[in-house]
Parts: sequence; C-alpha cells; structure tokens
Amino acid sequence: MNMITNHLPTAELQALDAAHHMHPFTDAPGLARKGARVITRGKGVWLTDSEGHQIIDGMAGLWCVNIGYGRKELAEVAARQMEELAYYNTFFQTTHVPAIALAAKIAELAPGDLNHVFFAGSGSEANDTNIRLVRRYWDVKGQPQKRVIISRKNGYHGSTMGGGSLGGMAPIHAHGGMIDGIVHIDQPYWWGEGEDMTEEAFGLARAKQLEDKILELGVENVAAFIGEPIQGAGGVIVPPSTYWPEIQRICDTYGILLIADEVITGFGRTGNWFGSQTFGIRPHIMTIAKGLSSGYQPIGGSIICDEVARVIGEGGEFFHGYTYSGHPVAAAVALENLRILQEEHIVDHVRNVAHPYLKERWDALTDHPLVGEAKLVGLMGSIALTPDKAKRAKFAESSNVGYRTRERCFANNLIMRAVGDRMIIAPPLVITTAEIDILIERAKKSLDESYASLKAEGLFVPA
Ligand code: PXG
Repeated sequence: MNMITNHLPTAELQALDAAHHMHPFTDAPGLARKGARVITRGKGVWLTDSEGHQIIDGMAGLWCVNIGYGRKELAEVAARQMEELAYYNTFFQTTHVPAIALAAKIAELAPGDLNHVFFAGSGSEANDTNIRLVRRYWDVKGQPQKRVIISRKNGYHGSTMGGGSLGGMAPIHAHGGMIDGIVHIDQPYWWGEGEDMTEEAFGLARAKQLEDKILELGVENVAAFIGEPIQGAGGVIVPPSTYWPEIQRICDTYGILLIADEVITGFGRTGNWFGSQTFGIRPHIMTIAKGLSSGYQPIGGSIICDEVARVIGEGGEFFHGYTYSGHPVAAAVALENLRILQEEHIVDHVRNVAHPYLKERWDALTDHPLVGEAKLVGLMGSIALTPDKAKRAKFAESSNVGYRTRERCFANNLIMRAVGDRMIIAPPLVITTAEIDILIERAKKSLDESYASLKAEGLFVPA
C-alpha cells in the first residue's frame, strides 16, 4: 500500500511518526505520549486532518501559504518543469530560464534599487548568505575588520548556526552555541517592556540602543543591522511608529548596512508587497522565503541593492552557494505564485478588504476579560493575554496561559498559535470576510474556555 495516497489509521501513523520522525522545535517524548495531529488535505484557508476535522488555518501553515492551499496551477507548473528540466545548477557560469525569470520578477516587485537576487533553499540559508555577503562587502571595500552584525533579542532569523545566532532567542543559543561577531540589543516590545514610557518614547529609546551599540563597538567594527519589520516568531511584536525611522536614521548616519528580514512580512503579508514599504524602511538587503512560493516549494533568497551587488562583483568570485540555489522547479512554482498574487490583486485584497474587516473584529477582542492589547498589520496579528489590562500584568508561568489557549483553539478547529502569553495569527491572504467571521467566532469561544478554566483553577491572577 502507498501510505501517502491511501494512508493508515491515525493511531498507526502516529506510532510510526513517533518511532522515526524527529520533529523541529518539539519535545519528542511529550509528543509521542499525545500523538501528532496528522494533516491530510488543504484547500483555501482550510485544512483537513486524518480524523476528518475541518480546521481553519489561522497561521497559513508556518506564515507561508499566502495564496491558500490547493491551487492546481502551481502543481501543473511543477509537473511541467520537472518534465522539462527537473534540476540544473546555477554554478559554473550556467543558468536556466526559471531562475532568470524569477530573479527578474523579484527585482521588478522589490522597492528601490533592490535589483539582484541570490537564491537559497530557505530563510535560514538566506540569512547565512547575508552574513557572508555583508562581511564580504566590507572586506572588498578594504575594511575587513567591519564584521559585527547587530540584531535584536527575541528576533527570529532561522535556526541554522548563522540564522540561530542572528536571532535573539536564548533557548536556541543554548542548543549548540553561537557564531562569533553577532550582538543583540533589546526589542521594541512596548506592551511587555515599555513600563511607564509612552509607546513613542519607548520606540525611540529602543532604536537609540543601536546607536549606543555602534559607538560602544566602534563604527569601524560594525558591518550591519538586521531586523524583521515586525517580529513574527517573537510574538507579532509591532514596533512603535517611532522605531523604524530612527533605526533608518542611525544606519544612514553611520553608514552601516541595513538588512530587512522579510521572510514573514514579504509578499503581501502587511498589505504591501514588502513590510519595508509599510514601515518606510530602505534596506540594502532583504531576506525572503515563505510567501515567495506560498510554501508550495522550499525556496528563499536575498534581494541585494545595486551598490552591494557591485562591490561583491568587484571582489571577483564569491565563494558561496547551495546545490539548490535557484532550483528550477522551486523557481517556476514561485513565479506562478507571484503571478497569482499579482493578477488576482491579493495584496490589494489584504489592504482594502481583509485587513479592515478583520481589524474591527480583532480590536474588539480587547473587550474580552483575558485580552489586553490587540495588534494587526495587514494580516499579521497578535493579542496579549493578561490578568490585569491596566497594569499590563503577566500571568504566572504555571498558568500556561498561551499553551492552554492554543489547546482550546485546536479543540475548536482553529489554528491560532501561542508565543508566551501572546496569541498570534497570520492567515492565508485570500481569507474571505465570511471566513474571518468563523476565525473570530472560534477565537472567542477558545478565549472564553481558557478564561473559564483559569478562573476555575484560581489562576486568573498576576504573577
Ligand atoms: N527569518 C524570519 C523572519 C522567519 O520568520 C526565518 C528567517 C527562517 O526561515 P526558514 O525557511 O529557514 O524556516 C523565519 C522562519 C514560528 C516559526 O514558530 C517561524 C519560522 C520558522 C519556524 C517556526 O513562528 N520563521
């Protein structure tokens, strides 16, 4: 029997999964006890599991299925490309049509003079490329000591050694260490860390840390700053309006390279093609992945400005690349995904229809006793769970409030994730207003149940 087309009963699949499949970011014994949820089909914003549940995917997979599941056009393009040229590399002075066409299309969509694309297989790989690119850039310019990259605590840039080091997550650093030459400043998380400051003043203060760090390290040692326009995996932390303009000013003043990690915020998520446009950021390099192919094929890359590409070129051969850089099937599928995003005006749908409709309902969740603030940019949202809104208080860790609420969402056939005490969503960009109603209805029910259980257990109290 072919287990893929005619699968085994759920319990058997779960047993095989536990025996042989090591999952990312997972407590394996814990999962083995419980059994993993087996997802079998996807259509639009809907998933089906092996037990036949119809689940609304509030996370677009892992922030990536921007055009929604089940688009046949992408399957057809993949099949055609596999028949015509399943693989060829882009090393050794060779190229192929899908990589050419996709690079040209990305350059057309990207703002400013971001005109050059270096392909990778994922966001992590692309950020590893970026580390080498920015260090090589200063090298060629005769400043090889300019190597330090400044990043943020609670930022996420992947989980390879380079990506994990750029990210500011201590548990990741604890498993395998960090590469050298990366330092972290604090994140612009006003709700959690702003104390008595206004959001605007706090945004400026957190951006100012970049300037202080550059001066402390010596500008002659600093290569670049990297940040996500909105921190995704960190909890959909939307920075105060003052933050990015000040970061931009500092990068301009000290002449350090600015990398916008657009792996989540790219390709329509924020209501523009790129989050940098939403926040007025002018990066030298953008990291892309996820929405580039809507997750239908693994592909990522770096979009590089004219000046950085020119300097890298002046240096002669750049000793870097992946077997699958510009993979023809992945590139063809990504190109078809971009055609659909563009021709079906999906970014306009986010900005003009889905965002405004969801925004009203998302903000209204703050009426719920469990919800403090609600943030939504485009179709990327978060709510803070709190036992005391006025004090922006935290729950005790033992309340497991995020996990508890996520479990209620799962039970109610809604995928809404928890990051600590924030609940986050990033649904497929094609979500309709009727589907938004269902998402909100299930979210409310889950919040009600979570709240009731906290109350019943005497846990609805500040830490
Ligand atoms: N940068 C950003 C901003 C990301 O969100 C990566 C880089 C790495 O991409 P790859 O393709 O190597 O995974 C990401 C990935 C989560 C979660 O728990 C988020 C990501 C990946 C896995 C889990 O929200 N983002």
